[in-house]
Amino acid sequence: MSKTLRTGAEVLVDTIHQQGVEYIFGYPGGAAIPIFDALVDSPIKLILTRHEQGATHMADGFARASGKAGVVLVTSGPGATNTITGILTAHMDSSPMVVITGQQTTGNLGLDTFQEADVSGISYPVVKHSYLVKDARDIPRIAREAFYLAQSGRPGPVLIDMPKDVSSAMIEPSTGDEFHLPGYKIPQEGDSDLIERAAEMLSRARRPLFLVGHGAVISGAEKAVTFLAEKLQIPVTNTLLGKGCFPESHSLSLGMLGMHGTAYANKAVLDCDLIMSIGSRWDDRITGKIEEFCPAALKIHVDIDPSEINKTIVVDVPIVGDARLVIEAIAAIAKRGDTSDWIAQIDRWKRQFPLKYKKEGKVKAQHAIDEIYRLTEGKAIVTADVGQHQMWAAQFYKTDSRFHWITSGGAGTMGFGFPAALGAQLARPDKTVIAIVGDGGFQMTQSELATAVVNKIPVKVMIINNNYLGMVRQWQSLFYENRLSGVDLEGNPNFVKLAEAYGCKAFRIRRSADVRRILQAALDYSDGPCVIDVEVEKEDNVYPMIPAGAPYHQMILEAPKKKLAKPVGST
Ligand SMILES: Cc1ncc(C[n+]2csc(CCOP(=O)(O)OP(=O)(O)O)c2C)c(N)n1
Repeated sequence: MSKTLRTGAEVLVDTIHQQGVEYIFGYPGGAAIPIFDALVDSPIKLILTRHEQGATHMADGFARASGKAGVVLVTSGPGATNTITGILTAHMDSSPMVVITGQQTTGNLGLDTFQEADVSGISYPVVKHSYLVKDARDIPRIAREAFYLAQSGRPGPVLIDMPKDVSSAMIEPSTGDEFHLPGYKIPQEGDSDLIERAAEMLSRARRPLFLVGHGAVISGAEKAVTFLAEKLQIPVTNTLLGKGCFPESHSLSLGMLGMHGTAYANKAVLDCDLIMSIGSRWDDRITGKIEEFCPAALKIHVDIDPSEINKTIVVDVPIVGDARLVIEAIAAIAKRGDTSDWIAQIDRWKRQFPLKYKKEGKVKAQHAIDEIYRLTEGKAIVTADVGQHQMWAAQFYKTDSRFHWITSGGAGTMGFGFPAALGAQLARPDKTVIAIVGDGGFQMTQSELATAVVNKIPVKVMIINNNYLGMVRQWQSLFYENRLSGVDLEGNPNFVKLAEAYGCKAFRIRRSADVRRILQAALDYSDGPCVIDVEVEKEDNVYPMIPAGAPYHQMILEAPKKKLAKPVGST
């Protein structure tokens, strides 16, 4: 055998390294040992997680903080199926990820052999693409295609299933020839006639509104959107994942809209005469009852994915293209209309219906989040888990820059926030990274405390601890006559002792008067990760709220006095 030959696994690792990969998040097993073996001699750093789901969320957090694909490596069977939740999470939010799964040997496929699972098949509905590698000579091409597909156009997760005989086969080293993907075309500039129409409509509108989504963040459209909004004096609202495209501290910003959006953003949606979605897919959290969503407003939709056009909301002007390029083109020709009355009206709503909370009594979640926003001057990267704390974080931790807000929007995956923070911190060692999590969600992936401690990843984990699965309790309390079912988290551990058991620094906040001082101490701590257990008011609810599937005019601003109908949409 020639000395120059290398294993398929070594060639895979070399090709990945050539893509600029610094970290692989993984968990080993028999079918993946050849690839773990190849990592021993590679400059790529392996982060051993405590569960495969944690690995996927770390890779996702890395991707969302850097814009580069996060990489996961796991074994076959249960190792691979444990990644499915994380793959779904990345898929729903268009996050670039490459997931490499070990697999049984090719001759054993289909025979129900040990730890065999048809992972490329299982993953198909939730990936951008899935590969099952059958010939080791295809490895460099497939690896390069996988990164290209994951990171280009509308990003997403790509899976590579690697049978053990393929990763062990000896092949000529290569990091890949040119590849051709003739069916894969990425829209760039939008149609110029439609861009002209959009520009004219924007100039004529008296009550126009921009809705920015994750697509605008991904495309790097923040400068173009800010320029256009300021030039035309058009207010901007953002989706949960659109935080960071347009500064939420800007006077033209309305913050988040939709189910738990600000009252003023929601009122503006009800009243606007034109709405332009920039990289937002008119998600159901945004539209509420589709038939009653902005019925009188003209609608423009800018999206890189043609399958999003007219999927739920039928629009007047669909522009398929890259959000940044399309907005730059519109900005070059659009003229300012008269929006002064509209802006004055919005400013009145801002004064009349601000986001608010009380500081007396038990610690309010909003107070703790507002305080950490002030202490960090809004400059930290925040990852939020899923539940009430997520919505309060979205409301009170204003985001001004791209890649500074990370949360599971489309899938709403509990357990995402903490491991995503670890990935984000590795991507951005220069930044303060804060995970805002609930006591429920944290317990789904808390074993990654070991990963954080061993690797000295200095994230701050703020547990908004209400001893409840708070968001579900809120629904039961508002719409199911407070018949609480399966939401009491009796049996919660002492989170301070739990963290300390992992060798992690921990703080606890019990009184409103201590919030600022203890948060400052946690921010000053720099010798590794720390946990802050914030014991908050147990039965507080998130407002404003538009019940799922309801129209905007049914927005609830504060605790209702009468019984509410059960919502038609799901949590
Ligand atoms: C994996 C998963 N299981 C269940 C749910 C449904 N769910 C949405 S929010 C929520 C409660 C979250 O509780 P907690 O983490 O304590 O946060 P809180 O709402 O109290 O802030 C649940 C169970 C989910 N989103 N994800």
